[in-house]
Amino acid sequence: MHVDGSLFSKLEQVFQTESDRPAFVTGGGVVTYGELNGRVSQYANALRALGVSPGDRVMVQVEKSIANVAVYLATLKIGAVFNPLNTAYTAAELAYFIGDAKPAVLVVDPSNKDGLEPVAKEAGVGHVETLGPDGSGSLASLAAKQPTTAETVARARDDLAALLYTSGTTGRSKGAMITHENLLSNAETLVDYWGFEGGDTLIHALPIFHVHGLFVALNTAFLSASKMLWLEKFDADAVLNLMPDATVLMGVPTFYTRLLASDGLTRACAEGMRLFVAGSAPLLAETHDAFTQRTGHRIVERYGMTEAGMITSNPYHTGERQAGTVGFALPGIDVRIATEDGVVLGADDVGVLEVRGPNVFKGYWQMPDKTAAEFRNDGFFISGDLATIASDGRVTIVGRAKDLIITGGYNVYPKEIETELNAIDGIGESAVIGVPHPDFGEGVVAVVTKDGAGAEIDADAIVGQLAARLAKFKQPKRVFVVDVLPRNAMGKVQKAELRSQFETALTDKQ
Ligand code: MLC
Ligand code: AMP
Repeated sequence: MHVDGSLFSKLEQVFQTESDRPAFVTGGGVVTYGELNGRVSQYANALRALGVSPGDRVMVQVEKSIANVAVYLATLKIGAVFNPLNTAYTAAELAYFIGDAKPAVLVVDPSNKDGLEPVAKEAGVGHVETLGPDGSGSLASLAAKQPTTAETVARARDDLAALLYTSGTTGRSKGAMITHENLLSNAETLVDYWGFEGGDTLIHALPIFHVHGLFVALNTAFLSASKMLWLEKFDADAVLNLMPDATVLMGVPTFYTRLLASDGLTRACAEGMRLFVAGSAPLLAETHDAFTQRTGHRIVERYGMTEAGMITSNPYHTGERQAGTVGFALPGIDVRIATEDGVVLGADDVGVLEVRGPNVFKGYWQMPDKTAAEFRNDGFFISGDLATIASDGRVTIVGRAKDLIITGGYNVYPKEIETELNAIDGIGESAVIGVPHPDFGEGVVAVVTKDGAGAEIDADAIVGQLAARLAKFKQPKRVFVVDVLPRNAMGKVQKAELRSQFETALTDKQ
């Protein structure tokens, strides 16, 4: 017998049985689960009217809003594949994604339609629709005319639910193919592991185009029929205002350092909270400890990635939440440490973390060779993170085997930035590194050389030249011009040496 593995079918049961409960509280009022379900059907009917069929990609680059959530759920409901993009990406970056994913529909902010339509046309995209944060836009108008019920398409557990782009060490972004089973199994595990119940109230302040805000936060809240206090973006004062009415907060480490910087974060303010989750980037032990001292709460740090959802977590119910560690493999998920050649290592040995389980994605979109290169024969995915596993199973992330910078929870692959820098007149070569940043944990710094003795480079103007090509968070916060880049005997740029040379570039007074 065919069993419906659709994540949406599971969520819809909750939406129907809990229809009177509040799903979202926004500045504009309350949206109940029943109302949400009706809006999802309207967007599902709208997407179908545009010709979207099961398996088609729906690419979305719009501001965070409940309508944006409804498009996500509607895409799942009709069996299509949700493909969200960071709102910071430029048109130049979008052109690649559009050509690669070939979506049936592209949904953008009304202000971006004119710029993107020619690119979309050339790639054969059927429709470019708009959706504004205030409920405006062509897709919103089309949805408003639709009935509030729609058929839910059954899916196999292994069918694609989402395509999420993650940058690659070679500079090209790869689309991670995420299945219904990946999302459903991970959400069910987290609801259980973190003790979610219907009475929870989650402050949702993360963006909804990445795993953390989209899947970890939304899917756990939906499955447990929790209420979300909805913020369009993180703002420390707004979060502190909501905290007395909330029970759960999920955030990247920058959220916690910014909260700690406010006098408003007090024990009294956090008294009703039962869970603070941090992840997407390393949480400094000093931040963890300072938070405990101020509020009495110990943050639950967890570790995950686009390709595998949540992999490990510090304990919620019993056991120590240890600062500087990411806890234990979640139930049903196997982790191990291996050398780059695949030799499995023992307790406390440093190596690359590998992961296997129902959370692990299906592979990279139309990149079978890259997919094959990142999986072992026995199904383990090679994370690229350097870690240790203690004899009791506790995992500590100690570094990265991949050349990656994580700034305020966003990933930046140096290779992509170096390629853009090298194309600028006057630049000979470049090396992009991550160095400590007081707010974002790590910040992007570029070190460049001149293209020959007579070349002129204006370090200050370089960032301006990147502006049309790269999202703001990828642009170097500082650029340094040097005579030569340090290289080893093999000719490879010594990034560790550069990192130590420029270690204080973003923390000293500029
Ligand atoms: C903004 N800027 C950043 C930045 N965010 N620069 C580097 N890194 C970032 N993350 C730029 C702005 O464009 C601005 O430039 C300047 O820095 C100051 O911006 P701001 O106003 O202070 O930033 P703000 O809008 O408040 O955003 C900061 C933030 C946001 C931390 C709230 O970046 C954020 O929400 N990050 C969360 C990312 C996330 O969800 N990651 C999860 C990925 S999933 P200028 O020059 O204009 O002043 C994943 C898997 C897992 O990793 O395990 O979860
Ligand atoms: P992304 O590809 O955007 O999903 O980012 C995933 C990467 O974020 C992982 O491979 C890790 O390098 C990093 N990451 C996520 N959570 C943590 C954490 N708690 N500690 C350290 N690194 C983390």
